[in-house]
Amino acid sequence: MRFDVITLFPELVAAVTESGVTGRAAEHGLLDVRYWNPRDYTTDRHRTVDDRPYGGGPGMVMKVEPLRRCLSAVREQTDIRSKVICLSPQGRLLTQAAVDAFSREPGLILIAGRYEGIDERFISADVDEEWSIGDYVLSGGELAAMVVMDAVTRLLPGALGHSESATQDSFAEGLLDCPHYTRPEQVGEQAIPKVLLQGDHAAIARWRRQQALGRTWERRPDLFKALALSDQDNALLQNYLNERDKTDS
Ligand code: 9D3
Repeated sequence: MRFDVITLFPELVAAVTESGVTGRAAEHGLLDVRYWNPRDYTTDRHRTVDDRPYGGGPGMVMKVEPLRRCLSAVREQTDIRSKVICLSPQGRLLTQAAVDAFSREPGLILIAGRYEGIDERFISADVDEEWSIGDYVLSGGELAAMVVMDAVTRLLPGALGHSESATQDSFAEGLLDCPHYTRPEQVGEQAIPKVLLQGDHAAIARWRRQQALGRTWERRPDLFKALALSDQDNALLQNYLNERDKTDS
């Protein structure tokens, strides 16, 4: 998978290929990430990439021409017909379904904005899709671009080790994950659920499923509404809620 990242802060985004799953994927050639700085495509003495907004107001706006020349340089360098994705607070909310679709593309050109935003004429003429990573304010699109690359890379065949499979991820199923425990068995007053020690693998699978269902019900009503539960799942959830109401309160 090829990523071409257009950013005024390439050294910030480069951390993505320096460690973890994405670092290993880049090392193994599964990922090819290149960085492009619009400042390198300016023509004036001050290398100006931004200017004041028409109509007045605070902040600066990223200029069309450096971005457009930068994008042309990307296109000249590769024959991969990557979609142009702009990370923006005005974009659609990123979901695992969107990440799945991205992972089936041969490449993506990711544009990270800075300042108040990008001149709308670049977005309307040169950008295919705008995506946001959530309803909170970042200082720029770089961290969002890194989020996209990380989430997409996990889905590339061979990017994860044998123990980590992407298909087992809770979000792949629309469920939150169950709780996890490791040694020691007792931490001060805190024990672990007994079922995990008894070696009954069917019982453990049922307990984990029940925890995932119960936690999704409690914490994420939006995810829960979208689930189509089997009779067995409904029974597990009812049992979870009954036990919880017995012990809590
Ligand atoms: C305080 C500035 N805001 C005025 C109402 C507008 C604004 C401009 C630029 C807010 C954020 C940004 C920079 N953010 C991104 O480029 C960005 C982003 C985000 O802030 N949140 C979630 N997803 C994304 S993707 C790109």
